[in-house]
Amino acid sequence: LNYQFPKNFWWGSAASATQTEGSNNGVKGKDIWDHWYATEPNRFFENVGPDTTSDFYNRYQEDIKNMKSIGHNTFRMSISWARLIPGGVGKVNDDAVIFYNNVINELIANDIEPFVNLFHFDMPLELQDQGGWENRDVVEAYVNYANEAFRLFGDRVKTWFTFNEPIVPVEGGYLYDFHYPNVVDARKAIQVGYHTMIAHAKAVQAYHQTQDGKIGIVLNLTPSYPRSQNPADLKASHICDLFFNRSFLDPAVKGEYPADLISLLEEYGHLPHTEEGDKELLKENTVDLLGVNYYQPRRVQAKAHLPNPYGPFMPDWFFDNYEMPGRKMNPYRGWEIYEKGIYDIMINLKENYGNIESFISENGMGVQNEERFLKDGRIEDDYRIEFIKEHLKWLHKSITEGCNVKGYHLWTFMDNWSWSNAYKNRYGFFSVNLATQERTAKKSASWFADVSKQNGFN
Ligand code: BGP
Repeated sequence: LNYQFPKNFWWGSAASATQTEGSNNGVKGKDIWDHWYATEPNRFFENVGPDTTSDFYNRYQEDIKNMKSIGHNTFRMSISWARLIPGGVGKVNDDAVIFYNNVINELIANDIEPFVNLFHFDMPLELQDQGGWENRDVVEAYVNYANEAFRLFGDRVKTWFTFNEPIVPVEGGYLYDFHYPNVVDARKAIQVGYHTMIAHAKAVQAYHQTQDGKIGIVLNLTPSYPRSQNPADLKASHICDLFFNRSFLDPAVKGEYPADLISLLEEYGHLPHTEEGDKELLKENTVDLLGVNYYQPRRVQAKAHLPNPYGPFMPDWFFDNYEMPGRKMNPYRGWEIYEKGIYDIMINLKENYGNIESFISENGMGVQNEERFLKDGRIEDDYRIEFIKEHLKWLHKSITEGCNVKGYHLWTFMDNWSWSNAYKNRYGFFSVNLATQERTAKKSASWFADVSKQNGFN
């Protein structure tokens, strides 16, 4: 094979609780998504909410069988905090324990190692009503939840993640208005990001004190490429990288915030509130492994106009996005496709982050109106095969150059509901007929089955 991957490479996919389980299924407390949908359904594509989704709650056996049929040896799921502990604090919900035990046991019985993530954008509503991550007390509630999950499932789950893409609730909920509580306030955004990292470090600490597996975090790293090598463009791209990558990557892997980020926030009077002992907590509780979600890079140039000193502070005071002519776009969704980004990320982790053990925890191609590619009952998604293949080639190159990369997970196993986009963009190896919940393998599923079986491709 031209592209042979290391032994025991993790082939699989990722999903999250809110996007697959169906929030009307079983016993579950309300989270921010249930609430937002109930109060502002028009925020969601075609007014579709998370109540049914792909019904994984009732169909997990069939879905896990399908995972096995395409050679998955790992699968990342998330636990819904509001399902396990309705209300966020207090009594554990027995119904949820049975469900997650069933899923975990079923995965293991099919030789698929469960990777479990604790938080994928789904804050319990009661805790959001108390300020969510703005409120330091929520950190303790989260650590309590994490400990319950470790206690209940830690005997079988040996690979854990504290958060998926923690920057997204910061951006969506506190900067750019696409997640509840949809306020625009950079001071709150910075506090929310900081408390998330404190919660993360405390969960890592608790895990290491009581369990014997590995714990990490999943970050969406978006390499920030400057328009030119001019000092102004370089500076803009550096600041963008500080805000959107290194604000989580550095504390998670190195145990400290970048000095440049701290001095920038200090200069503008936007340092978060901290408590005594926080620095040591972060320093002593770094991750065992890192999940990298990669979809697209950022192209950045110097700001055309200087920041308005009287307007509210925003990260984009310091850079402008740049629409690079000729860049390759996903024609079915509109995001840039830049496969080499995956390689640049891994080389950066090798050179600047101690070659931390990592894997691609999400990569994928969203396609609108994918039924147009239906032929004889199956979606012929050659574009997705091409997309995965070209990313895998760059990932392979990073491995041959010594990067510590352990696997590749697609977003996502089967078409699922997505936050405000609902079912607009389809990503799965399997399509889901929403009227009947029937699952059908796409062409990419059988291609991926071959790749995982051979541990590579030509
Ligand atoms: C990532 C999230 C996933 C998923 C994916 C696709 O950021 O971790 O939860 O939604 O993006 O995004 P979208 O559905 O908006 O195309």
